[in-house]
This record gives sequence, C-alpha cells and structure tokens, in this order.
Amino acid sequence: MRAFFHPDQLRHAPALELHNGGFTAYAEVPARADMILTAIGGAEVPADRGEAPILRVHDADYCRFLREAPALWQAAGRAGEAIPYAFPIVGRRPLRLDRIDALLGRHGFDATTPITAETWDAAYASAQTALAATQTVLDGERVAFALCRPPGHHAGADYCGGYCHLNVAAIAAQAARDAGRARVAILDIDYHHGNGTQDIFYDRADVFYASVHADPASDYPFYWGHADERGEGDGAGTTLNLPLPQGTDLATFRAAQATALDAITAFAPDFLVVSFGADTWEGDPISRFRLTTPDYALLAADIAAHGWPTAIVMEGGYAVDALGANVASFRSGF
Ligand code: SP5
Ligand code: ZN
Repeated sequence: MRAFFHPDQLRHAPALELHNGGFTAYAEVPARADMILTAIGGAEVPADRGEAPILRVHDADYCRFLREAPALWQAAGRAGEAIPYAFPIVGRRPLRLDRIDALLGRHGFDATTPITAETWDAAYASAQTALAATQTVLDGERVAFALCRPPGHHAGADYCGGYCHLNVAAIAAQAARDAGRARVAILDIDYHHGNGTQDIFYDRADVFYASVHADPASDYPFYWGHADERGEGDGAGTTLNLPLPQGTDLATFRAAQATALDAITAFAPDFLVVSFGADTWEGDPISRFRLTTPDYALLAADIAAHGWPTAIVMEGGYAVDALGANVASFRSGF
C-alpha cells in the first residue's frame, strides 16, 4: 500500500497543553510520525496541490488566522505558544474583533491546541499528504495511506481543537467529490468523536459520516457525537454516531463498526475515507478502550471486504512506542 508523508509535518511541536487544571506535556508529538514511518518502512513525499483544495473545506479567514496568529501573539508581548482563554459561546454575535485573544477563542473550541509559528506549514503539509493518498486511489489504487499529523477530525470549517487544525479527512472527501465521485463516505474509528468532520458535512446528502467512538457523556469532545445527532436538512440521515462505553474491547467495537459498515453499504459510496486513530489501543495514555495490536488487522479486513476505493488518513494514537505496530497491523488487514 502506498503511503505519504511530508517532513514539514514534523514542524508543529508545541510544548504544552492545558489539561485538568494545569499545563502538561503536549500529547500529539512529532515522534508519533517518526514511529509510524519506521514501522511502515518510509513514505513518499506528496506533491503540492496548493491551497485551493483546503479552501473547499475551510474558510479563508480561518486559514489566514492560522498563519497570522503567532505574529499577533508575539506582537501582544507574549512568550510561548498562542493559546485561547475566552470563547464566544453559541449564540454570541459574530463581532469583528482583532485582539489576538478574541481571535483565538473565535477560531478554537478548547485550550489543548496551541498555535505556533510552524503550525500552518505543518497542517498544510498534512493536508497535502491526505490529498496525495486520495489522488492515488482516484487514479485506481484500491487503498492508500496518508500519515497525517497534525490530525484533523476535530477541526471545523473555521475552528481548531483537539490537536487538529485542518480537517484532512474532510479535505480528502471533498477532493473525491470534486473529482467526480458522487457519493463519499467517511468512517471514523478514532477513539474520539470527529466533531469537525460531522459539522462540515452535517447538512450534506452527498457525504455520509459514520463514527465509532467513546461516549461523549464521559469523553472529549463532550458536546458532539451523541447517538441522536443524525444530520439535518439535506443531510438528515447521513450522520451516524455509535458511542461506546469506556472499557470497550474488540467484540463490542467490531460489532459497532459492522453497524457503521452496514449503514455505509446502504448509502452505496463511490469512495471511502477512513479516519483511523490508534488511540483505541489498550495502553493509550489518554483513552480508555481495550483494543490490542492484532485487533487492528481484523477491523481493517472487515472494512476492506467491502471493496470500496479507500483513502486512510491518520488521526490520533498517543502510546508512541506502540503506535508503529498498531498502524502496521491496521495496514496489514487491507
Ligand atoms: C485527534 C485526537 O485524537 N484528538 C484527541 C484530543 C483529546 N483532547 C482531550 C484530552 C487531552 C488529554 N491530554 C493529556 C495530556 C497529557 N500530558
Ligand atoms: Zn482521538
């Protein structure tokens, strides 16, 4: 299976995130990508397809914000990484504010996702990696792997969060649509609900979003991913959320994934994007499922059995030492 990765993706390397009342070491470290690269024997550098496919998903103002926030932060006399502390709760007026702290809260929904001077370039490269894998599959390969990091599925059209800045799965899905694939499905099997991906396609009939994840009643991102969120307008019925309890093992996870695959089968996609997170692994430091390394090959084989042209994009997974083996196992199932 062809794999893609750009070295610029290593450049985003914040030191700290705010968690449980204090600053702790940032969990989404560049070493995650190094471990995966070693385990899979390297990857091809993606071509640069420019900003246009990113702007098919993300607002231009938001992309400008990601580029300019570090300079605004510095101009405000701040040290370290730009991080928000005030958020405009739903229903606030869309004020045109320019103070850096107002912008950070406007374009982010948590304080775990710092923005550094390297963030835009790394996120841009991560998006190009997703686009390269997508183009490989559009050109006829059955499956391709995008070693995306920073990850993407918590990022919406105009906001970041959950270590995510540009929604690489959504950019891949939209690129497949724009290449003429009429119906695109996204299967999200990261431990966390992909609130950004859901949000981007919530009112669209042409992109189906199915997610298996930890119940947001107990786990981040809390406010999205509940079973009664099913899409709206033209997209009514094209979102499927399958929340599972902490402690979930292979049998329960596999059954939920089968439910998602049944729904995707009924949708009859021309193209599949898999948002793959290895934070469902039993030893993940920030998650509470109990999948084992060999389980990933079984889950992948269940997906592959459907034969859909498939682009895999990497999302989470924070047990750095086990990450390579878990990704290698998942790839082996295809
Ligand atoms: C892509 C993805 O998997 N994002 C997950 C975001 C989860 N954020 C909430 C939990 C943060 C826990 N941080 C622990 C840091 C320990 N130093
Ligand atoms: Zn996750």
